Amino acid sequence: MTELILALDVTGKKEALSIARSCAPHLDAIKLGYPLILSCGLSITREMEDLDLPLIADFKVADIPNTNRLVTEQVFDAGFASIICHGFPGKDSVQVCVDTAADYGGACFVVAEMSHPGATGFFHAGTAEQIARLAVECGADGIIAPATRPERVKVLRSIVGSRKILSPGVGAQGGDAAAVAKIVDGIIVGRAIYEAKDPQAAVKAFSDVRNDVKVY
Ligand code: OMP
Repeated sequence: MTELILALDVTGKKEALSIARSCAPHLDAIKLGYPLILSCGLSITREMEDLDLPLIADFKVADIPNTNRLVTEQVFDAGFASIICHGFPGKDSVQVCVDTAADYGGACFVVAEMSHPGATGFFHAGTAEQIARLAVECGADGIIAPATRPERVKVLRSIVGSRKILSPGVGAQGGDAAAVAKIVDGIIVGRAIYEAKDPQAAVKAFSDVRNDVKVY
């Protein structure tokens, strides 16, 4: 079954915890990134422990190996289960994230191609494929690939094989949950859930969609 991951990009602690709590029964993981962590601090992970859901750190780490290692250590020390890093800084930078995550028993996902319109200018013409190959070479647990371009996800799937593909861009960015859930391991949904009038009803609807059988 394709996982459902909430991108919790709100900036208020009370709101974040309330949405996380009400959506938790339908989720497989929660992704936290700069908006929430910069406003509330890393310690918010501790306040989510009782939800018993894996937390994904979306810092899109993209630095030299030493800095990547220091950031990754902070992330796992804070209780995250996975980290997302960028691939363009190169093999040594990605490898250190993968290895540090593994030292903690955690996972590392590499952004292969981004979901927004402007991403095509950089990630197409072979770059995404190159990053996907790099992710495999480094032993990453998986890649991030765009729900807004299912045809691109299929191309990247042919490179990463059974490694996980997590896919953002569903809902607010126009990606179709039903179409993409069939070809990825996890759909990442943010605004379409946390900005919905009734986030609990919205998360339930996405949860029903991801029950589709995976075929790729
Ligand atoms: P919504 O567009 O509100 O559903 O949020 C999507 C989430 O996925 C946000 O947290 C983005 O930062 C993240 N994301 C993308 O939208 N596109 C990408 O290419 C990569 C990510 C990501 O790495 O999670």
